[in-house]
Amino acid sequence: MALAQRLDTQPEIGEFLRDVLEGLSGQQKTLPCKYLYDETGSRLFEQICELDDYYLTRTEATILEENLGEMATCIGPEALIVEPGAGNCEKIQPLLEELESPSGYMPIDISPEILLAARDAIKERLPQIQVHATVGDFTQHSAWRALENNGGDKRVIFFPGSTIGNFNPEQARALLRNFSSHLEAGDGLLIGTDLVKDSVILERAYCDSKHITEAFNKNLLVRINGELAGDFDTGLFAHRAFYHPLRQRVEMHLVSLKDQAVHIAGETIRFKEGETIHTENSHKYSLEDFHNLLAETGYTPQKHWRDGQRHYAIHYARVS
Ligand code: AVJ
Repeated sequence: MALAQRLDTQPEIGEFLRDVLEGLSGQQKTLPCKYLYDETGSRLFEQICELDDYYLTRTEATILEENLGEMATCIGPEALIVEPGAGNCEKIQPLLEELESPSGYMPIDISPEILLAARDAIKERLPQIQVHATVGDFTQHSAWRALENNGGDKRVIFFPGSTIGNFNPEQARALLRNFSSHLEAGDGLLIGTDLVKDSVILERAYCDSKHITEAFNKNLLVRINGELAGDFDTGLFAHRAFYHPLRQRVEMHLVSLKDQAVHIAGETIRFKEGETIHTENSHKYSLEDFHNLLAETGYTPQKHWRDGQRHYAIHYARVS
């Protein structure tokens, strides 16, 4: 379909185009990481989660599995579990099984298809749990409206996957404050964070030997070509991921391998050899950093659990 026609029939293309042109017009070119997750990107991310090099997903699953009892004790009986960006709702299920008479589970996600499929799966596996699936963007106020008429139940927000790492410290502060603003004193937050560690381990996780992360990163260019009439030659860009110890984050970039011009929706974008598009940040926290962040945003850290190698942490904090 021609771009003009697509802009008429799919208004979200307009937003994508605006974000892309804006991101590529700055001194340091950037693209918002949320666009990594179209259907292909989400499938590639699932493959990343299975890689030996990408320790995050399996380490978090192990920590959850090994500490379900203690986590359930922290959460207590009759809690409503709210999961922003829940996706396929798989991570929560062992914990839902462990909890004492939970009052319900409220997954929030922008994808209605994924959410409704997940709701049906939970109804099958855990028929006693009331599922309140909510379609919406959890960074927007409207997605949380369903919580307002949820009576006096204790609420606990579940935010796994080191998703908080995608936000820079300022945005992370705003997000955690926003979460606590939807909760009351005594409610809780159960959140997973990747820990600061040896840069070789970190870089291997984001520059894996099977090149899946490379495909995941370059899929952004493929998307722009397909959806915005772009002409990126993905062979003329290289995937690069490195740990920046001062910023405490892994940065993902696409490096232009030569001086070149690319066209997107009729606009020309010029690249110098070696110039990069910054596509994602993945912030790493020490326990102390994260506890400070929690304390600054309305929580009292209560307990945390780590794996034996101390690669990853899950924290339980109470809203103060
Ligand atoms: C889904 C944001 C947690 O930052 O580790 C994985 C995304 N990017 N490999 C992460 C990602 C490259 C992932 N998060």
